[in-house]
Amino acid sequence: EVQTPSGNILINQVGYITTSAKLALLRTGSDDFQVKTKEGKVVFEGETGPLEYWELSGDTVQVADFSDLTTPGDYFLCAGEEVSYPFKIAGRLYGELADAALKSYYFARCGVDLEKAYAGKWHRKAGHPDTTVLVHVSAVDGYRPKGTVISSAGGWYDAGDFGKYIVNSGISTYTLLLSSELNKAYHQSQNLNIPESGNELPDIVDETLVNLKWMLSMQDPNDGGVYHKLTTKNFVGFVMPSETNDQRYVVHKTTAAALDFAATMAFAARILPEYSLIELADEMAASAQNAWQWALRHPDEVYEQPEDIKTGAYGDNNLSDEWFWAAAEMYLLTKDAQYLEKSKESYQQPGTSTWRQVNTLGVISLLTSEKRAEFSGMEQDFLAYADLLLSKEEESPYVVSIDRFAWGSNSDVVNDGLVKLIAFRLTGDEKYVASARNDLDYILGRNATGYSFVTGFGSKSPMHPHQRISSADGVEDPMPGYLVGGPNTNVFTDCDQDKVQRSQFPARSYVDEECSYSTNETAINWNAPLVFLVSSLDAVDR
Ligand code: 9MR
Repeated sequence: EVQTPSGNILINQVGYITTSAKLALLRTGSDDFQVKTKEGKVVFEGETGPLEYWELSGDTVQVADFSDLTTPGDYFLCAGEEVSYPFKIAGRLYGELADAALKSYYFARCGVDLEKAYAGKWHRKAGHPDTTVLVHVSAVDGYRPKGTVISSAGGWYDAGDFGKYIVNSGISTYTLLLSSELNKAYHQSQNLNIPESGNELPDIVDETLVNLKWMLSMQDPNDGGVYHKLTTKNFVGFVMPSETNDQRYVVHKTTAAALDFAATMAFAARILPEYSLIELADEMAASAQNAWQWALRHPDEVYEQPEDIKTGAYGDNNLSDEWFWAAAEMYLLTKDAQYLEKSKESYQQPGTSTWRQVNTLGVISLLTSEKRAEFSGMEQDFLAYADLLLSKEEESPYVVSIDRFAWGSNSDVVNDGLVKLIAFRLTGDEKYVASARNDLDYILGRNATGYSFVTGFGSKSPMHPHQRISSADGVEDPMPGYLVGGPNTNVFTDCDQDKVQRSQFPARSYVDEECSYSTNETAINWNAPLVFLVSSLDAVDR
């Protein structure tokens, strides 16, 4: 008979690679378990591990290890009365997911029609042309007084809202470019079915250029300063982009925006010549220089939200990591020792990257460059951090490195995976790949919520992300390939607390509700490390 999964068996709902470790987690307290085919034939029997309590999820789980099952097929796992969602075992499994995670950026494009031929049932009309954006009063600096009209068209919407933010664009765009560079052959053979597919560039480069070109328009050519963000004064309602035309503003020029812009442009300028984009690369190199010079002249322009602006702040008071990242990229672009000096002043120990903490992006660029040998101390620090992540995973009942649940916790999980895959590249040690697979298993369902956190993938994935377009488009399924922010206990007031129950335990505090911007939003900086992780693993599986 067909049993309904109760959610007490936590698995990767997409599936496991034949040659890799295969772990499930049971909340059932069972001595043994079976893996069965769809037809109910038992193909594997095993004993479960000890029950362990995780203080972050407030529950007790035991490991079911079926790594020795290597026959490709469609399966489910049973223990006592309980069954899991179905999953696959195969030699390669993540190609579709890698494509969708990257194509989410096409779905996030601002100011263009999405044609049915590319967007399918999620086709839509353009909104936000952003050709008559006003300079906000706070950005007055003598060159472009309050009310100056500028054009800053294109790019990607940041998240569930329609804003475009330079700080968050920096890390997102960089991470995609990093994947394009480190998984080059993989991305060259990828076809996303976007309007540019079939031109001479890999789709990941075409897609990233959409945002890079927008970023260029956020720089004031008069002084090299870069606006922090482009948004309306208030978040608009849950309507389609074409249904809203509130005035948009560029707000402030900040040091963080200038440095993140400089770093991203310097990196792009370094790699785009490989695709014969020489003129564009030159323009980006000059823009990076100008932004860097502006930052030197304005080292303390921290973002402060003006009273009449209520959209996301992406504010950050500590800019040493932004200095380090920009200096590292400028050094790699120009080979000029002054940048090396500056980077040494601001170096910090590597960690897991976020929009606010970008030090490690510079470390990764240096260690994956031809200058690697100059940075052996930094390499030791980086590998020590990767090993710390592995030791955390070893101690975790959930077999995952994350031990702190912040806003966007899922992006910390995939960024942990990114660190491990860079460590694998540096050392060739497969233990890092194995550990990165555990991060993906977590994302795809082996976590305390039982959700596969990527829209459209797995039996139980988010259906109601806090994302204006997916909410307003009249299509039941959300746009696919989006990683939601994930569990954390930062904000309990996003949904009506009488109607929506949230766990007090950080690793379980997630709800698939549209109101839950703190756990169920999508964002460009969360998807980019997912693209990196999944593309890298699928490339390894080839
Ligand atoms: O990702 C951001 C998170 O680290 C912050 O804690 C949070 C509150 O400031 O903001 C998040 O970023 C949001 C941004 O401000 C506006 N667009 C949506 C982003 C994702 O929620």
